[in-house]
Amino acid sequence: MVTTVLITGFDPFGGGDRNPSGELALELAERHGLGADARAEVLPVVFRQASGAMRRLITETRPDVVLAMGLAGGATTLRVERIGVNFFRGGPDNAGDRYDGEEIAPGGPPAYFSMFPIDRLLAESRDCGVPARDSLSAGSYCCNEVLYAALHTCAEQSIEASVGFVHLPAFPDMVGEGSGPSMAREVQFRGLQAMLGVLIRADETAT
Ligand code: PCA
Repeated sequence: MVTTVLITGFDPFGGGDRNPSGELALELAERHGLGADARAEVLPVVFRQASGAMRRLITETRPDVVLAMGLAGGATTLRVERIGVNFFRGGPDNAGDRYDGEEIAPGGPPAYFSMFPIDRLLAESRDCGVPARDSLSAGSYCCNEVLYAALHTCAEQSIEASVGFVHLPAFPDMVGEGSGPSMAREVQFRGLQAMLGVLIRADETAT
């Protein structure tokens, strides 16, 4: 059985004109070279629209793997997130709205753990020369929102997908010289491709 992978990234936000996660989601789906069936979507950085889009995509696609990604300005490595929480705060989002503490799924569980084999993903990325580390939580903005929504949708609909989230650094041209960390696009691609390889092999051995 061919593994079905849903890969998501985001639109630019917060006044930026690029978002590596949206660009790399499309590129990974097109040329991952891993023998899986991959679909990519670029999600809006708008509270509730982001989680609504994720929920719809999972319900439609019924994927085996959900690799969700977003930009973390200031990150120096690929960053694999451990938990998604039922809490949203921040903005203005791309609709211009600010929020100061909303439940993503009213009445839903407070948090879910990522289902990714995180230590293996980190090891595989580092083995191909791409720095990667874990982080406890994806924050409280749209990235956490889609991680929580993906895990909640799979739990509610009994979809046995491996779901997780990777935050990405900026691309070098997005930061002024010497003014912040960045990682080249091809380096990010290589690390993500290595992680996706682990996720696809894990799915193949599980079925
Ligand atoms: N990063 C933001 C939202 C969209 C994105 O790419 C975040 O970390 O929540």
